[in-house]
Amino acid sequence: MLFTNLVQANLKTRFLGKQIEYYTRLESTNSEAWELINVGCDDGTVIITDHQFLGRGRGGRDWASSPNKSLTFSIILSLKINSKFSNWISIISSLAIQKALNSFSTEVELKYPNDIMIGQKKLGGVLCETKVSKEKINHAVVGIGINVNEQNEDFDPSIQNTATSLQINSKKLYQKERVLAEILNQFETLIDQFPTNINSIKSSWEDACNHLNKIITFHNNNEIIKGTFKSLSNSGNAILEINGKEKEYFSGEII
Ligand code: BT5
Repeated sequence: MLFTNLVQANLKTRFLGKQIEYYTRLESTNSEAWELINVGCDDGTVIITDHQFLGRGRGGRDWASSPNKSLTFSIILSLKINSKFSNWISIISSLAIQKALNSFSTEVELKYPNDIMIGQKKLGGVLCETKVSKEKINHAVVGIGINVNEQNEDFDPSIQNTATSLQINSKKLYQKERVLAEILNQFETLIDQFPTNINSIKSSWEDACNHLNKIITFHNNNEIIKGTFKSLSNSGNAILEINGKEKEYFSGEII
């Protein structure tokens, strides 16, 4: 159960979350978002469900969520920005989550490109999908999954050793409505000034990242690469240093 009026009472936004589509059960909030876009909806509409039963991760992977305990939602954006900025949307989303959780006294770290971490365990993830036409992003759907009030036994055995929740971390129950509202507040501040604020997003993300200047293993297409994660590029891609040379990777993830 989620009280959309409690979310909206905590919003300081101009357009994000003014329209909330709330479902008790849904396959995937991202899939539903694309259907809503097809029939027409407001910029900043949020789709949320208590029970997402076919959640999607990146690259065809699954996102598991415990009914009523986690936050699973998608934000619809019609940005009309150049598609060269696509990667930044995922970076901005992770940063908004990090800043929001910070305001609940919860320190999380970011792992490139889309993981929200507490220590070595995954608290949440972002699945950002875009539709591009004439080099402009027409629509973006930002899907966010965060483990909030789960106990370890609520997780599927396959992720019990790798997942964590806000409740496991702090031994407190969280009001999902307030967490959601604060993420939307932070998100709007960042996206409203984009792309003029790229440098500040880049440095805040790098400050929150748990592997800056560390040796990491990177999976890019079919290649496994070992290198030092140096920074984000101007396109929001990973720059790795390998054998003393810096190289930008246009896709890939840390494993
Ligand atoms: C992600 O993918 O981390 C993006 C997850 C985005 C989920 C949201 S929920 C709302 C919206 N609607 C959707 O259908 N999706 C979005 P990826 O980096 O590919 O990570 C997926 C991997 O994380 C899986 O293969 C598991 O190993 C692990 N995993 C799955 N569920 C998890 C959970 N609840 N907590 C921690 N790890 C999990």
